Amino acid sequence: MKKIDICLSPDLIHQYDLGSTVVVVIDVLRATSSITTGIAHGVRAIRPVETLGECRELKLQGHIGAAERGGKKVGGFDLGNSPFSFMNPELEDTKIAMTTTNGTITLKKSKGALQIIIGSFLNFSALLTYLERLPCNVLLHCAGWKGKINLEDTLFAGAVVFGLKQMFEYASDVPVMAANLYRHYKDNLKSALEDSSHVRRLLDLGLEKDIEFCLKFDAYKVIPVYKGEYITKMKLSDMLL
Ligand code: 3SL
Repeated sequence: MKKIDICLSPDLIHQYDLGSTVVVVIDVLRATSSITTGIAHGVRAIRPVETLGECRELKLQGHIGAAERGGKKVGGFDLGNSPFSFMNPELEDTKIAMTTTNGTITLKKSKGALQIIIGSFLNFSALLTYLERLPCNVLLHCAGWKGKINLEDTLFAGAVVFGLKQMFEYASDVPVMAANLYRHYKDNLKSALEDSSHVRRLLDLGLEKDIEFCLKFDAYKVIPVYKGEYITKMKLSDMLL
């Protein structure tokens, strides 16, 4: 039977065998929500990079530059990390270079997987439908915050495990823990997240609308896939079915 596991922080990823596994990268507040939004709104490709320097260099080479640190847009770049800024029709068919505090590092650290895809509440059902049909193991890779585990990504990973029911065998106790957490909070996710340190950080920055948007189920049907250097919209030929 195929197995599912959850890596709660990119600092723990060395403990997992990625080679034969589809990895779902999760940073619901806000990197994977912004990526999903951009791809759904017609951005051609998003290149995640770890440093501001790499992002600046790619901007000079013609990419749109998106950079966030500590929740704030970094000066000198075109975009920060708000999903609303990724809806701009002027971004259609463009290439974006993107660096964020945790999300883009988590993407990079997922390299070596059979396939890397992007998960968020915004594309929840599309993601679940794909995972259900996959013939291989799945790892949900949560971005957390600077190496620490966070509530919102763990809850999302729990929602995925809960939604997949008994289709996968649990490879460790973490899927059980996360699914139980989600089961407990599922009817009131917003109030559950009032205790999240990152929610408080974003609220301090006046980003309540971003939080509300990122918690919407199924705004989009796309599954962004990270291949080579770029994230693009998954095509039929990308599907490992
Ligand atoms: O850490 C990240 O990658 C970001 O998603 C954090 S923030 O929501 O932009 O603050």
